[in-house]
Amino acid sequence: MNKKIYFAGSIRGGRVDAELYKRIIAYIKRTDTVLTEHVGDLSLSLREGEKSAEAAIYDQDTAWLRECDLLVAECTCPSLGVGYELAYAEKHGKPCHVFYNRGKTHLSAMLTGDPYFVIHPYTSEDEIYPILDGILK
Ligand code: 6IA
Repeated sequence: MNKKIYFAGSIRGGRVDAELYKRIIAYIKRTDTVLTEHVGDLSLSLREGEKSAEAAIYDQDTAWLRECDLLVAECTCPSLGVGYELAYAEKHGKPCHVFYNRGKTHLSAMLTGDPYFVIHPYTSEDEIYPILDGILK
């Protein structure tokens, strides 16, 4: 069944992993729908916009979080927005899968300590894709 996936990754938290997000999004899109393709857009501008534009982003993203079947977050680069999205998705009962590179970061205890989140530490990117296959099937 085609699932709606909310992919969460750092934007203003830092774009060091944007190319990784792009590859993960492309992989998910082979079989399913990604609601948040812009997270992997390498040309995304990070400038702060009008208050109304920021509100529109919040409204759209929270609507997608309520609509999605599950959330996949890449959390190697820490992001306030992604942390907020995880809590919001938990509140709405959406399954949450959190990936992070264990060689590059120590994940927040607010994620590792919450039994609701399914945490997937990896050491190399190629480990991510078979795990995604299991999540999406
Ligand atoms: O705190 P962060 O910016 O790192 O938060 C990243 C997360 O918040 C992502 O998973 C997105 O779903 C969401 N998010 C943050 N900014 C945007 C955005 N435009 N459009 C859609 N979702 C966003 C920001 C453009 C702006 C930088 C000019």
